[in-house]
Amino acid sequence: MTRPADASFRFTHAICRAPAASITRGLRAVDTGDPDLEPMRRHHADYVAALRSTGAEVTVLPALDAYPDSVFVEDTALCLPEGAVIMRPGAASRLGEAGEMAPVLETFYARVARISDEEAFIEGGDILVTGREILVGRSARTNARGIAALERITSAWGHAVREVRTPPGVLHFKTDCSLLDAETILATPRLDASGCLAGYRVIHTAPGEEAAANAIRFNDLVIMAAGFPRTEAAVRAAGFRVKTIGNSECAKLDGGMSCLSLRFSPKGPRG
Ligand code: CIR
Repeated sequence: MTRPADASFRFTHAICRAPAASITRGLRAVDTGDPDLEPMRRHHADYVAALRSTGAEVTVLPALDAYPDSVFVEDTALCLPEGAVIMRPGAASRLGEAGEMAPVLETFYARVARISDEEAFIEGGDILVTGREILVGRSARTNARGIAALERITSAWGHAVREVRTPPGVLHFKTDCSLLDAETILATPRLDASGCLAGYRVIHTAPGEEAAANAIRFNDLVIMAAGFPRTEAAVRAAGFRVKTIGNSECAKLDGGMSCLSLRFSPKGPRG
């Protein structure tokens, strides 16, 4: 099936969720202190404003106190033009968040698929949709059964899935890379060294700025975490329009720019 090359970064819609006060109990690989809710709310508002500045319709869902990590909506679903797939997060405390997203996506999509295999785990942060394929990183949160279940659903919608590896000790595949255009990926040298990005144009993060790899291309903007000047300059030098957003609080929970939204352009009866 042929699709427009820019379908991987042109979006009419996004969904975000306000940070909950319980965010102080959010998951983290290394404890560098609890996030501070007030600056997180300010950064979140800046992020939503940046998405809206591109002309997209952005829905901001109410905070869910029962799920400390629920601001990181990306992990709950994969949104493609043909339909949405509800994830099965590998973090036990996050499984219920995906169920909360299903009825929201049903208001935008005629097709919302669920993964029924209870041994399957997969989180949206491990999934990179490019102009030609869906890359899915096997990680501590995403297993082979999760990838197989996703593949069964999305192949029927005309998408090719390729299983790759999230580097050991890295939370998600997209912790280390992001799509800049249909053929260009911003990535850490450690991820690129694995060979999984062969055939793409790759821009590397600067040494010591690996956390800059989690960015998003959203319509005409590349939205990057603030504080990584050399990587930002490299992305600008490649011709992209960059907007930076403060990420100090989400970073304490291993979150970045991609985690904070679901981005999509639904096609079909409700699209
Ligand atoms: C977690 O460990 O699940 C959250 N504290 C961070 C999730 C970040 N999500 C993402 O990169 N897609």
